[in-house]
Amino acid sequence: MYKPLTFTTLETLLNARFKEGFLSLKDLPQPSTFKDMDRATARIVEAIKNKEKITIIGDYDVDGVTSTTLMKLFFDEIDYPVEWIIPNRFRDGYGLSANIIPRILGTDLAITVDNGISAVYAAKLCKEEGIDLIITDHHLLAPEVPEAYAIIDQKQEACEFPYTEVCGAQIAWYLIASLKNALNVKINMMEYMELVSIAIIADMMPLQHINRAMVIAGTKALSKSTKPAIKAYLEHSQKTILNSEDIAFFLAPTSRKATEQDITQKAMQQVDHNNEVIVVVGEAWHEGVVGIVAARVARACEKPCIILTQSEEGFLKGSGRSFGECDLFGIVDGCREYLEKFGGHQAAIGLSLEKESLEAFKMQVQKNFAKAKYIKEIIDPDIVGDLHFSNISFDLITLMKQYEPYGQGNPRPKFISRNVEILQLDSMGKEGEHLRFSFVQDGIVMQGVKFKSKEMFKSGQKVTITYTVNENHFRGNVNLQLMVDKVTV
Ligand SMILES: [Mn+2]
Repeated sequence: MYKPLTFTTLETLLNARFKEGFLSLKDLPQPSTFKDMDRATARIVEAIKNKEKITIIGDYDVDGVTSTTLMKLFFDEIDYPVEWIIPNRFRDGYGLSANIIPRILGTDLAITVDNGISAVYAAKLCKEEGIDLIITDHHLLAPEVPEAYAIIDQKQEACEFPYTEVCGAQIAWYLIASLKNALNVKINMMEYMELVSIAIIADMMPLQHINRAMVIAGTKALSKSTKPAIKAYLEHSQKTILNSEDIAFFLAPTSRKATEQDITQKAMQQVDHNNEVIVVVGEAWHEGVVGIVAARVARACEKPCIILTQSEEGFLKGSGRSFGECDLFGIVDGCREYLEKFGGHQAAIGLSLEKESLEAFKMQVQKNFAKAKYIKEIIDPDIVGDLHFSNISFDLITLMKQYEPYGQGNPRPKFISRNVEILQLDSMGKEGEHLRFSFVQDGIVMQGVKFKSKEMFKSGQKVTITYTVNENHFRGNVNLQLMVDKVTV
């Protein structure tokens, strides 16, 4: 159950998320702490001096596109022509692959950003074609590492860069910083931070340590950005300041969000509510989003959920996300005889299986679930405790502001309050699509809103609510407002 919260206990809880305190840009480690950074820098400087042909190879997600853009902006700034490729996921596959090689023939030096650490075969082809290869990536290393001129990846054992959870664009930013020093050119690294902050958030890096410092600096720069797309977004949303949640929910997701919504909708239509573990199979769903879709469906149905899709190799491949206390890993671990590949932990799994094994797998999963005598306790991991209305104050808001930006690794605190009475409620919005509440708890009244809700409640009802708190600025007044997530009668 949830512990009662006060100002002090909330402060302790938030503080515990930042064991080394808040870092600033002054705390950024030097570029040379990356293994191979100096070697890669020297090779690129040499290539520039000898007027060699350089090609940047990026990737199609936000981090990959951002990393490519950073590199291209840098070479533009120093007035050196480079080629760049962002592979098409469906035609070319992921990052540097054999399919890309014919397109980069004639290149003297290829530089990957946000990819390449698993490109063993493509690296071999580069070598055969006389292309020097510099890999910059942030992903985990497979047992076999490609052969390259230099590999910058903080997850290598020999790398002394102290933070393992950084994204591809941050590595690209570091490479640029290193090149700037080596070439002794004057460029403003803060301008590059704008795009880096978008990539950190989009690639779901924890908003802790240097990531927090870089996101704060980057979003601050973004609010004053001269980039047309950012200016247009600010104008359209009537905002003067951009924060990390704007980036996470509006700026970063672009087309991925549409794909996600589309697949989530299709998956929801296939859910068999009689089952305790939901298993859904899609035709040709984008492998990159099935994990997020599984999380969405699990949340909506309040049950663990596995989403599978037909992969190119003929297998069914997918992701599972648990809900509440359920050990999804344990449940699926007992189905290994039907699985090709399987891995993960209690809350999240990845798996693949033969089509022929699907029905047997589905049955076994339900059986294992029942055997585990899993008592369903609905625990939302973002809820930090039980808050009494008497503790909701402007001081509490001020405290929470100090721990911004919220997001991955530092979720915005969500609260639960019980024995709350609905004093009044109205619909609001153009089509009455939102709900506005007045709640009262032990004589203390709070205003709340619940977006996109057609649920029916009555005034006088006793409810339990989960919510976050923020300040509402309206016509010159500032009020405290509950952003309601769930109302349970
Ligand atoms: Mn990435």
